[in-house]
Formats: sequence, C-alpha cells, structure tokens
Amino acid sequence: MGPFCSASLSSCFPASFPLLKLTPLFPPLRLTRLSATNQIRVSVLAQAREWIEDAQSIAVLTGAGISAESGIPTFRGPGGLWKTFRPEDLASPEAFARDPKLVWEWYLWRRERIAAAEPNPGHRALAKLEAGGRQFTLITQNVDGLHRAAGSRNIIELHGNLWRVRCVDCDFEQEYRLAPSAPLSPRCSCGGLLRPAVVWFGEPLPVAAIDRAIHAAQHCVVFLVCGTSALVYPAAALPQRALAAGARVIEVNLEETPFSQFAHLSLRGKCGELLPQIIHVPPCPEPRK
Ligand code: BJW
Ligand code: ZN
Repeated sequence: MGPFCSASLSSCFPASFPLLKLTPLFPPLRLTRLSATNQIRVSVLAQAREWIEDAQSIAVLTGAGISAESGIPTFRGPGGLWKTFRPEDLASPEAFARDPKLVWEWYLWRRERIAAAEPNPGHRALAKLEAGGRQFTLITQNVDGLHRAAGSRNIIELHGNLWRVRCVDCDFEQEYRLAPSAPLSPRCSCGGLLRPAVVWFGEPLPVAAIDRAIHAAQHCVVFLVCGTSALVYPAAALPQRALAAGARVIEVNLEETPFSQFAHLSLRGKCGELLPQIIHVPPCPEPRK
C-alpha cells in the first residue's frame, strides 16, 4: 500500500474531512537526485517550463520549504520546529489560554528570525511570474510575509500572518510589529488578550481565504506545489482539487511527499534553485478563443 492510500490517511482525519480519492492516471515524471540522468533532468525541467509559459492561469501553493533558504526553519523534518517544540504547547488555543506569555515568547523569537530574513530566489521567481500578467494566485501556508516582501501581490495567507494580532475577546485584528523586547501578553483596548493572528491546530481557516484558494485551485491551468509536506489539511487537499479539476500539477520539493505520486511532474530539489529554472519571464499568452 502506498503512503497516500485513502485508508491510511482517512484514519488521521475527522470523518467530516472531504478527502478526494484519487488514483494516478499515469506514473508521474520524477526528477530525483539519484536517478535522473542529465538528459531526463533537462527534459523534465523543459516540460515544466513549457506548461508554465503556456498557461493562462496559474495557482501556487507554498509551504515552509520555500522560506527555508531564507533561514526560516520548517516545521517537520530535520531541524524543523516540531523537533524541538511541541505544537500542542505553543500552537494551539489551549496552549495560549494556559500560558500566553510562553506562546508569545516563542512567537517573538520567530519574529526576530523572520525580521532578519530576506526573500530568496524562489520567492522572487514567483513574484516575477505574477508580474508576467497572466491570472495568478499565490496561496501560502506561511505566516512570514516573505512573498509580499518579494513583490507578490495576489496572495492568500491560509494560516494568517505572524505580524498581525487578534483580540481573543472581540476579534479586533491589526498589524502589530511588536519588538522582541516589548512587554509580553499585549492587550486590546477592550481589555482582552491579543494573540498572534495565525491559525493553530484545531482552528478553522479564515472562510474567505479557503474559499478563494479552492476557487483558484479549481480554475487554474497549472497548479504549482512548492516546499510543503502536504500533510496539513485543508491546505493539503488543494493540489488534489486542482488535479480533479483537470489542472497540470507540478510539485517542487527536496523530498518525496504523500502527494508526489499524484503530481504530473514531481521535481526534487530546492525551490530557490528549481523555480528560477522553470520560471522564465514568460510572454503573456493570448487568451484562447
Ligand atoms: C523544501 C526545502 C527547499 C525544505 N526547497 N522544499 C486530529 C486532531 C486535530 C486536528 C486534526 C486531526 N487530524 C487532522 C486534523 C486537522 C489538522 C491537520 O491537518 N493535522 C494534520 C497534521 C494531521 N488541521 C487543522 O487543525 C487545521 N484546521 C482545521 O482543520 O479546522 C477544522 C475546523 C473547522 C471548523 C471548526 C473548527 C475547526 C488548521 C491547521 C493549522 C496549521 N497551523 C500551522 C501553524 C501556523 C502558525 C505558525 O506558523 O505559528 O501551520 S502548523 C504548520 O504546518 C504551519 C504550516 O503552515 C503547516 C504546514 O507545514 P508545511 O508548510 O508543509 O511545512 P513542513 O515543515 O511540514 O514541510 C516543509 C517541506 O518543505 C518538506 O516537505 C521539505 O521536504 C520541504 N523543503 N526545504 C523545497 N529549500
Ligand atoms: Zn478586544
């Protein structure tokens, strides 16, 4: 049984999760570090480039891997945040209710790292693609704001933004560039605690954001999946939705993921190296009649 069999996956999701059952129509073209000869490598990259250049509309899903080359740790895998910290202690509403100072300390530490980070060639390649003029939606699970810093504009932040805060009592939300030395547990004018405006486990994603993301996934010609372990739902269902709607799906990741076997092209490598190779500044294609 493969790692993406619906039986093994459905056991870790609440029954209400809309898992799409998909079987690969044909084996995806893989570009692995070990097996790809230079010739295959070149032709797979050329195929990806051609699909991207020809596409009238493109949607992209990014995850922590795209910011790794900017020095921001990922969550899973070697050096990932969840190797050192337990999500239930720091990234859950229960953890915040129990110990808001501890949670804020962790977020202030992450803010400090992110404040010192710069977008990398992967972020910049995606911004360049959007600037090419076609219909383009960038769906990110990242909360670091680096896509905007790179120049991307049509961004959907599925898991919120680390530079924003929300009141736990009145839901008031605003940008808040709290300095790392600022007093912990900031408060809203209503007296409620302000929390990072990010989505923790067990919390719903902003409805407008997930609705727009689903629409983009189901109405694009090419769907790019970059630097995500494709494990966290509902974001992880977006590539499946794009496939089911007929998009060509290209994955870029250092490692194989549960989604790799379903992608039309699964490219193994760093986003900062591969994205600039498959994204040339493309001429905006003529709309199809
Ligand atoms: C590179 C690279 C390079 C490295 N180049 N590649 C059982 C109990 C409770 C909940 C659930 C449950 N079962 C399922 C759930 C649902 C849960 C879920 O999916 N859990 C799974 C883990 C099993 N989902 C939720 O709870 C979501 N909410 C929800 O479902 O609500 C339902 C609801 C409805 C109505 C009412 C109430 C509820 C919410 C999920 C929120 C996720 N939050 C976090 C933290 C955000 C805030 C913060 O940053 O502090 O989001 S967790 C973390 O995971 C973060 C990420 O956005 C997310 C995804 O991770 P990502 O981006 O994929 O990173 P990694 O580290 O996993 O992978 C990096 C990848 O990059 C790897 O593949 C590397 O190989 C690769 N890579 N360097 C290319 N240079
Ligand atoms: Zn308030």
